[in-house]
Amino acid sequence: QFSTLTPMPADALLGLMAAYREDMRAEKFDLGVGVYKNDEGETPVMSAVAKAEALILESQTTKVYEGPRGNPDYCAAIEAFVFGEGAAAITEGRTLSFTAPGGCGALFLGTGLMSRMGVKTVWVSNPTWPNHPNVVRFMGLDVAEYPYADPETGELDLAAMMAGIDKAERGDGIIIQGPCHNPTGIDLTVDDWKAVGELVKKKGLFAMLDVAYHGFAKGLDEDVKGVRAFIDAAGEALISYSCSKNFGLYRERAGCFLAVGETAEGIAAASTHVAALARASYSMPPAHGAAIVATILNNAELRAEWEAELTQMRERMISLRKALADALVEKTGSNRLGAVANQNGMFSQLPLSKDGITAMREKSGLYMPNSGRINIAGLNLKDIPTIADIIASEA
Ligand code: PLP
Ligand code: TYF
Repeated sequence: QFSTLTPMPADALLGLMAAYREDMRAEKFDLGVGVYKNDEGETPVMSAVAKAEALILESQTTKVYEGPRGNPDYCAAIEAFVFGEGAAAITEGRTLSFTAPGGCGALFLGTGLMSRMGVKTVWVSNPTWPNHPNVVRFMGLDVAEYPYADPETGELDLAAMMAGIDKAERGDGIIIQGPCHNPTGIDLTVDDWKAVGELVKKKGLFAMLDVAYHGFAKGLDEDVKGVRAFIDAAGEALISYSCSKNFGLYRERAGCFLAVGETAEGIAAASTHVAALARASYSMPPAHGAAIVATILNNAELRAEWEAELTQMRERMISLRKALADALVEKTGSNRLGAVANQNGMFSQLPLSKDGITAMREKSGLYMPNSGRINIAGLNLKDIPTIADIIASEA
């Protein structure tokens, strides 16, 4: 019977990864899939993570199910990250949190909850991470797009974004990315977040904030200020949180789904629906990644070690951004690509044609997806002059 199925197109990023691996040239550059890499091009286990794993291995007594919410210590730690330690919403019982299988698992719970609240259409930024529309459609909901970046300046176009959101109907859903927008690296300021939160409230939309790069932009405290300003203005929000990048836990699937509302009763009701969505799909979340995060965040020494390592990763990306932006401005003779220096996190999107991107791959072994998104962490200082030459030749 399987031959009745029409094959699906392959995932473009995964295809690009395979093509890079099979490329036998000595000189090749991988700016494709979004994982953090160090100067050696490796994605090592973070030292605090390895130590936490050793502690867990020593002390664990059972592998029995934890329950649909997963690890309560982990959930509490992520709530403190997102809402603030001891925030009024937490003490008043107006928040919920579920350990989820990665940020993607949290997006699944959030769009599922939107569907149960009667949402029919979910607005996403143009451009956005391709898995956003993918999850929304999988849930049987329609996708609509709001404008985001100004391609001329490489900065946020807040007026266009607000005008786009203004077209949404009461009861629609909207996904807004937290720090380090994928693919552009262009983020909202705290004031922008407040303005968008007020608009979302006025329009009666259900918003989900997708926080996948906490600590990669400016710092752990700085990076959640906008999210909190939005929540203050909008009064309610869903949040999908991922520990894949900031703890380097990709394959462990450590995510968290959170919500904050105006009443404890509303949140209690929402919690039963989230539990039902979890039960019908994976029932219980994976435990190991969440246990690692809880162990690190509840141990002063490990927490300090993790924060230091995260700071080092962030500072590495910031210095690579500056070096690449300087080289691109010099080699193209135009300031346009200088915006890369001011963008945040792991990605920037370069204004390149599909043909140019293919040519760079075939002629020079420089790999990036057709969107022109580059993984900043895939760079290193010694390759930047060569990479800037290759990009400038097609820009
Ligand atoms: N949201 C965005 C914008 C992402 O880039 C990612 C990335 O990897 C995720 C969510 C979730 O990732 P994961 O499911 O691996 O935690
Ligand atoms: O955008 C990226 O490259 C990362 C990794 O289905 C990723 O977010 C890519 C595709 C996918 C899940 C994660």
